[in-house]
Amino acid sequence: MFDTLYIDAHLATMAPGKPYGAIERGAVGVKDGKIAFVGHAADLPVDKAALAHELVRCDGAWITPGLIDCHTHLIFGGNRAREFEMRLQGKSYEEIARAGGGIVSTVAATRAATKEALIESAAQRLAGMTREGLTTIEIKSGYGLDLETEIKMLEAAGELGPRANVRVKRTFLGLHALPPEFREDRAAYVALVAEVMIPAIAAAGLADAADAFCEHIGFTPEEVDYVFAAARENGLELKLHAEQLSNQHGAALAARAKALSADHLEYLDDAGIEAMARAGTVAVLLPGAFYFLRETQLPPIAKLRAAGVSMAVAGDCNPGTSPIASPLAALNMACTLFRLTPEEALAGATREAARALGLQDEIGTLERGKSADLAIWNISHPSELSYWLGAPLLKQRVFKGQIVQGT
Ligand code: DI6
Ligand code: FE
Repeated sequence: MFDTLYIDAHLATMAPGKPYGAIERGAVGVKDGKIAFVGHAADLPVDKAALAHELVRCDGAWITPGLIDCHTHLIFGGNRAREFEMRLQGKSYEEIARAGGGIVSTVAATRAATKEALIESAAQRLAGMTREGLTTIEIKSGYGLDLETEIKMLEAAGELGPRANVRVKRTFLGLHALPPEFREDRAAYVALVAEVMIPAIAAAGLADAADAFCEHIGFTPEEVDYVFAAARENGLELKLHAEQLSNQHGAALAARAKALSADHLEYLDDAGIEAMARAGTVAVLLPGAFYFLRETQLPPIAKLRAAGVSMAVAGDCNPGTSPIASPLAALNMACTLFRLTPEEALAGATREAARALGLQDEIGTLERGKSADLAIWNISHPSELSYWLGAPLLKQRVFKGQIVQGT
């Protein structure tokens, strides 16, 4: 006896094998929040109503795994729309920075915000995402750059989950930028991150992973290595912003460190691809940042594909380089800008995104035993999820077996 049985549906299970792992005229049975049956409706007894406490007829809709955004900076104070306006009027990045703009302005606004205000503003953005079928999100800290504000951000991220009916994975991004008060002593800041912040945050159970911005305007591979060692000692998983603006060989570093993922990768070279393929490091593609920055250097998609590197697609929602709160927009841009197939894009926001979070045994496909996180769509083929922009495609959202959106 199922708690809930979904019928009159087609399934894009995203399980490997055939395109989209598709099962036409399928059914999903849910028991205790987990998927207990996934298959052809015809393989179940004829009297469907007798099989479940609740029978949900989907009117020919498609069911996919709930979408997963595996790379966001969802929590921050203020926004940078005025800076966007100034840039469009021809002001340079330096002028804007001198006028108090850039990442430092977001740090100031985040430090000044209460935890409740951070939760409120992030909840609005998250509402845009859950309307598009999101059931799991990764949220990074990194706009506090002091222990107190980093903790405030991570606590805010944790409180968002139950409030919005989503699963939240939290990542500590201490090496995001050098805070203004350490401008003259970067070694002291890196040491603070490794020796004080990571142990405190890990001990409090406030993060699942640590991340860093490995970039000429961010942190060097040596600094990242040092912080990664501390993160590993404290039981955190690793992720890395690598090769976004230049080639620092960060992806190879991430692979060596057994990081879950290396993210961005526009400037990734062949050695980096090979290292990732060998280590099984997931490539997290962030087409929203590519779009908003009007970047022209494409990540080496064809080579990643040929090397068999797992490719996830994420939104990178942040106020500076990707003010986008739409997982479906990320799918669309992954196809239009990066030439992923719609199937690769959807896999990138489900199965492969789960892998980028180390959650591949729990979520990411419609398979027996996984969490019953479902998105049910008013579409006639799953390619539509990468095709439309701004269309209200979601019919229902199911989180851990409960219908939490739609009726
Ligand atoms: N890469 C990015 O694109 C953002 N952070 C990062 O490490 C930019 C963050 C910002 O400008 O606020
Ligand atoms: Fe990012």
